Amino acid sequence: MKRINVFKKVMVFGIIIGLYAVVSNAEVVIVPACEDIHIATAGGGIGFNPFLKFNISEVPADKQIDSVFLRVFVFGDSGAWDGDVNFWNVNNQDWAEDTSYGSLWNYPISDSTFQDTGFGMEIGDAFSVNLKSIFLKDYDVEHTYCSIKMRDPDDPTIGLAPFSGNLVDTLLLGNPLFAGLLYFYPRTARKTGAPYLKIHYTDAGINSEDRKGKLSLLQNSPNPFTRRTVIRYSLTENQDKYTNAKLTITDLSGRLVQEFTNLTNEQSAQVIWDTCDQLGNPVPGGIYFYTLTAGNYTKTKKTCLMR
Ligand SMILES: [Ca+2]
Repeated sequence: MKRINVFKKVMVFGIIIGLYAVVSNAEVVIVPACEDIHIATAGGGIGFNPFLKFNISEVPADKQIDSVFLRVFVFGDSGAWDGDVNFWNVNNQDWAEDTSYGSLWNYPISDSTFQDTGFGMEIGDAFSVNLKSIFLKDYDVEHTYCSIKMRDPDDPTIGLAPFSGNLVDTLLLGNPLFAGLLYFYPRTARKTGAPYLKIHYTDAGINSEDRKGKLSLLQNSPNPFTRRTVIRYSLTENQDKYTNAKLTITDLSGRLVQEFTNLTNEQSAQVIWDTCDQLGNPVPGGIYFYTLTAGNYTKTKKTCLMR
């Protein structure tokens, strides 16, 4: 009987170690909002559109981003809040809370993610759906910030109201006449109330999806770089489709700088670029693009060479 108990303990221990091995390269980083504001807009009712700005420069570079969730702390609603939100990337690095409402309102937005229900339905923590695509738009060497605009899709507002404003202790989302209002704490909130992004990432490597045989091109490392950089890719399975695989490097004007041909179909394969062009001359610093082409598949990523 005692021997069985020991066996069980060894089994449990082994399972725990095994689980740890599976998840140990998954990491989480919390990024608090560094600016926040809401803008009231006119229309059928009064719509409130929060803008939240996050400094993402401390997020480790070149990771595989698995998910990005926005957390806000909801302390009230008007009684008719129905839990749906549109999220966008605000394509701007410069805005601050003293930016004019007109300027902020007119910044172009992109990469929308729609959450059809369940956001902020209870007092307390409200987590968004995965905002990865919005985050990835700014997760590179050129951007310091990621800004997110939120809006109630039921809000039919059309422009700025004359009394647009930001309240110090409250951020509002929604429309009081049509779909209710959500109230949540701003970045200045004490303790746990301030908005933040919760970012899950995995250390660079070929993920499980890539192992299924999809063509994969990873962010080069290091990036930015000065003398050499490693570009990893995967062409596993479907090898017959990945014919004449090559990796090309082009500059901002589209000029071919370097080319690696006859790529092998090994998992976790890589090429090393020594910053030289095809004639062996070092190229100037700046932004470069590298493209993996195999059969009908192509994938491009951006990198930065520092001189
Ligand atoms: Ca709504």
